[in-house]
Amino acid sequence: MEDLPDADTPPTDMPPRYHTGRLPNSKAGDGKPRLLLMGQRRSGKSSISSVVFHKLPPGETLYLETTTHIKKESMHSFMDFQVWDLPGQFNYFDPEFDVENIFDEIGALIWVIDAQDEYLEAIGRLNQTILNLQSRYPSINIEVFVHKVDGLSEDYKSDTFRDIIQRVQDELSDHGYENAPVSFYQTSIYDHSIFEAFSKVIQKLIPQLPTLEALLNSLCAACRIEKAYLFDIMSKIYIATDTSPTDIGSYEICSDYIDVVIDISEIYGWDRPAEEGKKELIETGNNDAESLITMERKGNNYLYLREINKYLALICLMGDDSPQDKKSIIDYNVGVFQAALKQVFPRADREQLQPE
Ligand SMILES: Nc1nc2c(ncn2[C@@H]2O[C@H](COP(=O)(O)OP(=O)(O)OP(=O)(O)O)[C@@H](O)[C@H]2O)c(=O)[nH]1
Ligand SMILES: [Mg+2]
Repeated sequence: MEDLPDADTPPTDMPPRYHTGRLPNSKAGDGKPRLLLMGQRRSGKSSISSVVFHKLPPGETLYLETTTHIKKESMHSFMDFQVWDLPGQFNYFDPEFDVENIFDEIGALIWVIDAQDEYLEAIGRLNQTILNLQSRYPSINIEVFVHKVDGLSEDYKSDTFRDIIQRVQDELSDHGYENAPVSFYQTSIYDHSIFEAFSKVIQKLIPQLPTLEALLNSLCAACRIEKAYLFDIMSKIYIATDTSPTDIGSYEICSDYIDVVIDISEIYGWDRPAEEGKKELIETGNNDAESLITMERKGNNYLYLREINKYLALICLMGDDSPQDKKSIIDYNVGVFQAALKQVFPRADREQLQPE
C-alpha cells in the first residue's frame, strides 16, 4: 500500500480563487470564467451547448431555431462557469456592442466552423476576430471546433482539418502572431468527440490541473490502473486524467459507463439524507457510491467507478494485472485520493455536507 502525496493546500489568507475557478487575470465581476460560442449561422453552436449541457439528443437539434440574441447560461458544477451562445449574424466589434462586456473575463472563445459547408468566409471572420482580440486580450484561449465531421470521409475530414489549420496559422503569422494560443479540434455532436473537445477546453481553465494529474498518476501507479478519469457527472466532461496517452476509446467506455450508472440509479436510487443529520442515515458502511463492472470481451479488465463528491466521479479502467482480489488496495488508495481531492476542491465537499 502506498500513500499518495499530499495535494497543495491553498493558502488560507487569500480569497478562495480555486472555489470559483476564477481566472488569475479576471476583474472582480462575478468571477465565473466564461466560454463564448461563436461562429457562422447554422454552424452548430446552440446544438453543442444543448447536447453537452442539457442532454438534448443530437437528432433533436434539427429542430433548434436560429439564435437571435446572446444566450447566457450559468453552469454550477465543480466550478462555476458561464456559457454564452452568440448568434452568428452579428459583428461583435461593431460600436453598437459593448466589446469589453463580452470579452472581459472570458476563459475561452470557442469558434465553431461547419466542416460540411463552404468554410472560407468562416475562416476570414475567425481570423479577423483573433486579430482583434490579440491586441487587447492576448491571453484568451481560442479553441477552434472544426464541427460536423460526422458526415465526412476520413480523407476529406483530415484534409479539411489540415487546410483550416494552415489558413488560420498563415494569416496569424502574416500579422506577426506566431504563437497565438489557438487550438483545433474535430468535433461532432453525434459521437463523443464534442465531449472530449470540451473536456480539453475546460481543463485549461482549472488552475489545479497539474495537482489533479499528479494525484491521478500516483493512483494509477499504486493500483496498476490503465487509465483514470475524473468526470464531471452532469456534463460527462472529464476534468482531468492521468498523463498516460489518452485514446478516445477508453474515454467512450468510461463515459458510457456513467450513463449506465445514472440510468440504474434513476430507477433504483433514492434520496439520501445529508450526512449532518446522521440519525436518519439509512445506509450503513461505505458512504460513497461505488460500482464495478467487468468487460467480458476484454479478458480480465474491469471498470471501477467511485463517486468523489456531489459533482465528480472517478472512473478507472483497470489493467490485466489489477485483478479484483486486490480490491482492498484499490479501495484504500482511492480513499487517500479522495481525501487529497477534498483539499483541492473544498467547496464541492462542503456543499455536499449541507442539506439542499
Ligand atoms: N451533421 C451534423 N449536424 C449538426 C452537428 N451539430 C449541429 N448540427 C446541425 O446544424 C444545424 C444548425 O445548428 P444550430 O445549433 O442551430 O446552429 P447555430 O450555430 O446555433 O446557428 P445560429 O443560432 O443561427 O447562429 C442543426 O440542424 C443541427 O442539427 C453535427 O455535429 N453534425
Ligand atoms: Mg444558435
